[in-house]
Amino acid sequence: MATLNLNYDKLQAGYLFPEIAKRTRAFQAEHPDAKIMRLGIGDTTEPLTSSVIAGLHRGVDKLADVQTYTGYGAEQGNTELRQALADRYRGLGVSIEPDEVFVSDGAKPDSANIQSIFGVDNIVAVQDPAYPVYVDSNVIAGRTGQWKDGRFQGLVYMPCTADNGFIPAVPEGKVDLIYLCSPNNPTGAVATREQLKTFVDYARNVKAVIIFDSAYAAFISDPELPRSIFEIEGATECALEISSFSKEAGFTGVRLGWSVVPKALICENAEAGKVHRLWNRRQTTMFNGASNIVQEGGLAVMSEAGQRECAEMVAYYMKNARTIKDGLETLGLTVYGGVNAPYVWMQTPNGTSSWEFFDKLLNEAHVVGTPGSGFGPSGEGFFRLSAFGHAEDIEAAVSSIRENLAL
Ligand code: PL4
Repeated sequence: MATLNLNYDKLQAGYLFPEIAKRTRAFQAEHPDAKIMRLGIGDTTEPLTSSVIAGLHRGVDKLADVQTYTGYGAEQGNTELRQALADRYRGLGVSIEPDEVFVSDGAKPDSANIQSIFGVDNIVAVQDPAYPVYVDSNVIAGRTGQWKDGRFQGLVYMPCTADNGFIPAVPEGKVDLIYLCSPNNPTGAVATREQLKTFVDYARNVKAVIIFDSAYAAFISDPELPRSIFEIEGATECALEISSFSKEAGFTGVRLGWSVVPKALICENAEAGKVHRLWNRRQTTMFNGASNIVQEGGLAVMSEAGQRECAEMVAYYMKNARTIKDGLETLGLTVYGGVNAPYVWMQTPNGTSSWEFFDKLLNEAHVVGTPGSGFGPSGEGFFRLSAFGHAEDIEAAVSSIRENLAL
């Protein structure tokens, strides 16, 4: 008799982003003439740059010729691309070998899958609020109890509040897996070297593993801020990193990311090399490699021209972030993030709940955002606006908020 994994029953009703889409569709059906402006999902809107398009074309052309045709590639990714990514880390002063880099189809699958190589009894700590995949993948794996009073039993929530600048302190007790995301989704906060060092010191001390999501690293302009956890001394012994081409290069639909699992990484019952071997085993067993066409695109992103063009695209989105931040501040709203990250994190006015504000903003200004409470209990009373959009749409949305939102 087959049975289901009933951990799925513990999950909250809908995954956050489909829920937003559902409510937006319902509003549009009731108000067919309303022009809805979407600053909700962090999804790129600008076309791929010319070098990257040329790279993708190269990938297609290779498939048209028997001399250059390739079928299955290495599950861990194209050798040249792994080398290019290792070189990027070298540029940050970090020594990562190409075979410590695993190319994937994105940071979402990697951040959901990575937990599978760790014991089911591991205690998990997450930033609160956090990208929902970290929590939900561990709920599904059975590392939490039931949902009670707005949180999962057994999960350690590290509150990110205005008081701590949205970067939490290390957990008080002993935890085993720690998810950190910097630049942060949803708060837009970026951890300093000193802040990351407190986590590295903690993790080395208790043999915990930090799962560091750097999907938004390209949005950091402050040279003092770390773009990788591996910039912190000792991090290769206690951290792995997950990252993505999605936001840096506009690959949200193209799909390409990577993880770095250092051979030096250890945990309680694994000597150096074993975590790396297990992730390699997991990927070679359950993943058949990223698309060869897309990896050619990734190589183009990593080229000098690709990096220059993608930096311009990142700057374009960051100009949008400034437009949102300035517009909301002009209204007297309390706003965070949006400086080294593409998300603006605002306090909801007059004590409205995050979902009440979602409805209010949609009804009054026809703007869609993301309720902070969807990212965790400490997100209640906050709201996220995404800077990924055409500049003219972002400007129209901010104008509509300024003209139509009743405060
Ligand atoms: C909507 C911290 C966005 N359907 O594109 P990927 O898989 O390389 O990266 C996904 C990802 C990974 N890590 C962090 C992220 O914020 C994201 C993307 N998040 C958002 O609006 O929060 C898109 C979400 C998508 C989803 O469910 O991921």
